[in-house]
Amino acid sequence: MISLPRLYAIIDSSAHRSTQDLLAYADELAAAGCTLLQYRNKSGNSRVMLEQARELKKHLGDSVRLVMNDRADLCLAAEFDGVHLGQEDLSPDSVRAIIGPERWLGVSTHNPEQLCEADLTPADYLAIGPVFPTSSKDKPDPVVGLEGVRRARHLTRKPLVAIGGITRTNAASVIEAGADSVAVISDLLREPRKSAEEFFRILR
Ligand code: TZP
Ligand code: MG
Repeated sequence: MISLPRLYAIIDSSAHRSTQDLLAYADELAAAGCTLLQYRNKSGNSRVMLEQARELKKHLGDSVRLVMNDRADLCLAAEFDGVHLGQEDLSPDSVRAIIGPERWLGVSTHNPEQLCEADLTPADYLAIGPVFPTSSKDKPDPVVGLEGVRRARHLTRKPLVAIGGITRTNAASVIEAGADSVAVISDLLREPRKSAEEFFRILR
């Protein structure tokens, strides 16, 4: 069983003007103690994705576990440490066969049915959300609330990540509802190092 840090920071490429900005952002998060980062890029440009991912890997080295959103091929090409899948990506079984037994595999779910299905797959951890309204995702599924986190907690023994609208203000309630970790995009953007440090302090 893997062990998740309390904060799972997501670096969304659309929030950064350049690869240099993105790398500086990743540095700040690492300096704050983040050990798990996801690279997310919904632009559809695979070439840019691989370039940025390789830069991230080169820049951060082995100090941080890097997870690729959606793409097993780019995970391998950039020598990342895991893949995070949505409901419309390749199946967890297919991706496990591609990435091997050691890399981390996560699966996003949005309701109890999806969570139970994902629980039967080789996923190392499951995500549930959006917990709260979010503006970081196009066409988000309906919010599941803290009740959705509690339900999810009772339906799986896999490590559970909560995602969607999680901030320093509500993060403690999400952990209290049963999540092992919170995945965050927007509440880290403004002052990444300070915000991440505050998350760790709040969730200690
Ligand atoms: N999946 C469900 S909500 C979400 C994703 C990728 C976006 C989370 O971003 P934020 O800004 O922390 O709400
Ligand atoms: Mg996806």
